[in-house]
Amino acid sequence: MSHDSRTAPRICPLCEATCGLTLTIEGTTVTGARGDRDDIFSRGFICPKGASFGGLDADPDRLRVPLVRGEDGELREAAWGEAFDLIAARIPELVKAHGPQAVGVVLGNPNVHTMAGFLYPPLLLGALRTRNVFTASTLDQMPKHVSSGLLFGDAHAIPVPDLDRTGHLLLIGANPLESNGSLCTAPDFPGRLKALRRRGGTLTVIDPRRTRTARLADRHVAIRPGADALLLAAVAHTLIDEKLADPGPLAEHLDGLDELDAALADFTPDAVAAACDVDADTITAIARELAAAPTAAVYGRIGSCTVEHGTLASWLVDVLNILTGNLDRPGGALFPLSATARAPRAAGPGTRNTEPGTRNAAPGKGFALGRWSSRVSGHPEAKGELPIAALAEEIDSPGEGRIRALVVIAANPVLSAPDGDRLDAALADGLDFMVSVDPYLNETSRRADVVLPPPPPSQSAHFDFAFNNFAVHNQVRYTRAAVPLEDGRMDESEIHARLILAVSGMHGAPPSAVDDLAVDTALTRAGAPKELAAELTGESGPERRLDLLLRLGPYGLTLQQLLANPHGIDLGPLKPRLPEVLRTRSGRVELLPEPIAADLPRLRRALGDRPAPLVLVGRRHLRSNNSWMHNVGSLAGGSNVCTLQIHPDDAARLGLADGDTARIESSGGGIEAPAEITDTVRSGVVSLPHGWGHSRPGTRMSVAAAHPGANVNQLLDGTLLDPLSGTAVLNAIPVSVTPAQ
Ligand SMILES: Nc1nc2c(c(=O)[nH]1)N[C@H]1C(S)=C(S)[C@@H](COP(=O)(O)OP(=O)(O)OC[C@H]3O[C@@H](n4cnc5c(=O)[nH]c(N)nc54)[C@H](O)[C@@H]3O)O[C@H]1N2
Ligand SMILES: Nc1nc2c(c(=O)[nH]1)N[C@H]1C(S)=C(S)[C@@H](COP(=O)(O)OP(=O)(O)OC[C@H]3O[C@@H](n4cnc5c(=O)[nH]c(N)nc54)[C@H](O)[C@@H]3O)O[C@H]1N2
Ligand code: SF4
Ligand SMILES: [Mo]
Repeated sequence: MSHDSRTAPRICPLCEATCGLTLTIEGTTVTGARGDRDDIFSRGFICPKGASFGGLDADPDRLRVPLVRGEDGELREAAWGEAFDLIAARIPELVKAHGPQAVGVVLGNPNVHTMAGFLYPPLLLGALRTRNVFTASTLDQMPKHVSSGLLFGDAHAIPVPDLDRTGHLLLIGANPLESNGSLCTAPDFPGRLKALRRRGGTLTVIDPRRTRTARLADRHVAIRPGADALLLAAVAHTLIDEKLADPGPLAEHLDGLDELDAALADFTPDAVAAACDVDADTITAIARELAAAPTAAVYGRIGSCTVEHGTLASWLVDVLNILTGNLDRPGGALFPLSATARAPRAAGPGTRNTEPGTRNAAPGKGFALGRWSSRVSGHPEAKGELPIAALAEEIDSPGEGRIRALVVIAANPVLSAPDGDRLDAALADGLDFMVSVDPYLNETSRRADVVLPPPPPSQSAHFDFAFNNFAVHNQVRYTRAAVPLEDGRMDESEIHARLILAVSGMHGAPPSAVDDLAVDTALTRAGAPKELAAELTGESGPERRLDLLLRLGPYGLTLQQLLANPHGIDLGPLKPRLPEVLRTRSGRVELLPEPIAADLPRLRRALGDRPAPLVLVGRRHLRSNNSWMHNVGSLAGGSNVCTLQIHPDDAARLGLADGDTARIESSGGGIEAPAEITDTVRSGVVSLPHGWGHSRPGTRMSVAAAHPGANVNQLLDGTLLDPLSGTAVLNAIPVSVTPAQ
């Protein structure tokens, strides 16, 4: 460490675990990162990605200034003013000529990892008034939003396992030892699982692969991919059938318990065993263990969501939590209460009392699905979004309402969504104008007419608006930018604000106008006095808005309190919150909502399906993150490679030796990848990671391009969706595998 080095705290934005880091900074360069031992939540934990913060931050391939497509069709560097002038000249004109639906918006995963990505997209969508909204959620957790919307009336009311106190965890289709957890924010997830075992608790993992997480488990069930909803239905059936179901104090908030019994009658362990390839006794044992545990939590993630019955599986996860009395009790699955959440509603005239212990919550608005549909295939909206798998057809199918301009923020759907070749062609040939807000020129942003690059994370402030809602412990932390904004850079919040002004005919107004409007709207919505606006502190628009959300939040905190506690403020363990969280029309938990009941016959039909001989599932590697971290040398290579994992029996049958190039084909196309023979995948299953395929020309990701890998999503044609949520089926895809010619 040289004499002019200093340290600064920074919450890691690279995954959902939100670890506190201590950055070492020399001049304006991050030269090191270690876990912040004083962080009240992560207590020093760090993983290889966090440790590579400096390399990722200083990646020379990151764009520094905007790119604009010139007359010659090539992208060239441009001034910020020119970039926004162009947006202001093109998007309003297209809206005027073709209506608001002509502009599509794509919001990708890192929006949940930046302040800007939380604070501004709602305003952008409000300004554009388009229904052509697509996000990474329909490649991910939309089934969970839909099931929570239907059960609890609020798509964002997602219970998380009480990891630190539970006696038994049933974990389905998640591999937190590689992913570090998702919809369950828990720094040092691996340590927390080991602690569960140490205190005498038990862990069951359901996963077709023997993952690092599965190796920690007391019981690993290598299910046939795509069959979890059947297995979970049989577990629920067993609980009811053996009189083990006991919701306890929850019972008074439940509607539909009797109907559930009838709805699940056909799903006996014997009936589902063949489809799941799990014997009936194991299913019965899972049910009995769940009921017998002093406390238990059922938790499902990617492998239970991005499948044909994703919404049903997500619903059944909470049905099991409810039937065993574990929903909303310590040690079970609880609703976190973040510092910027909406404060619990006060009981007003005409509403019923919402104090804990009273019978019902005030009736809410409920959750509606399918309020409109996509133009081409008629996919129903969910949570105001259309399936991202349908983005290409909304651009390349002619007709009124076609998407002609696209605003893409922090997304790389050419790799992360189905059929990248078709989408790539649609972006190239079907659009009149495209904007990308992205630090890289990658497979998607290379098609943009304007690329607006945010600064690297060291130059950005950080607050986890999203993940605090899924944290296993209530806490709050805020870190300011560790390094001042470099000359010529623009803060991502300002990029978003200027973008909003440019598309809404207010080009040239100060970006603070957007924040002022947001503050005013928030005060009106909260019924708070307008004078509060003058009391807000903070050195930027986003800080003032954070201050406001904290003040209006359930703990009545302020920005100044966060600044005074750079390692965070502990807000205590998760607490029961029912019925106050409920927003259903009945004010009760609606255990068997109508759309779910209507989808059960499809699950029943799956009992008779002949399983495909070979299906593909995904996997994540600890040193990766979706499609954009393959450009950091220290994270690349080793076991972080794009191989087709295949069981020795399947490899022998198909004539593949380890390292041979395998050809994989499915409905959307064919790709090639080296075979990696391993018995960690069950037979009948092959596995490829996603986010690879960095071989397209015109990108600027030199490290990634040197080891491109293959794009697994090219196997998909975009037609296979979980119908209730519009989520793409990314797991349990029938494939054929042959040795490549
Ligand atoms: N086959 C298969 N496909 C999958 C999955 C799978 O399991 N299997 N997983 C799916 C899941 S869960 C997800 S969430 C999606 C993710 O898919 P996407 O939402 O497309 O996200 P990424 O691939 O992470 O790409 C993120 C983009 O954001 C940019 N970026 C990085 N940091 C910032 C920043 O600070 N600001 C801005 N503006 N941009 C930034 C990156 O350069 C990159 O272009 O992929 C999905 N695709
Ligand atoms: N290192 C790393 N961390 C990440 C990411 C990353 O790309 N890399 N991405 C981040 C994102 S955006 C997300 S959403 C989270 C996801 O977090 P996780 O859900 O924990 O993600 P995965 O590691 O993909 O784990 C999914 C598991 O489901 C299994 N699976 C596949 N199909 C089925 C099935 O049909 N049934 C069952 N029971 N299991 C199945 C797979 O074998 C895999 O082990 O991770 C986040 N963290
Ligand atoms: S676990 Fe996630 S948040 Fe923690 S250091 Fe690693 S990437 Fe960052
Ligand atoms: Mo995700």
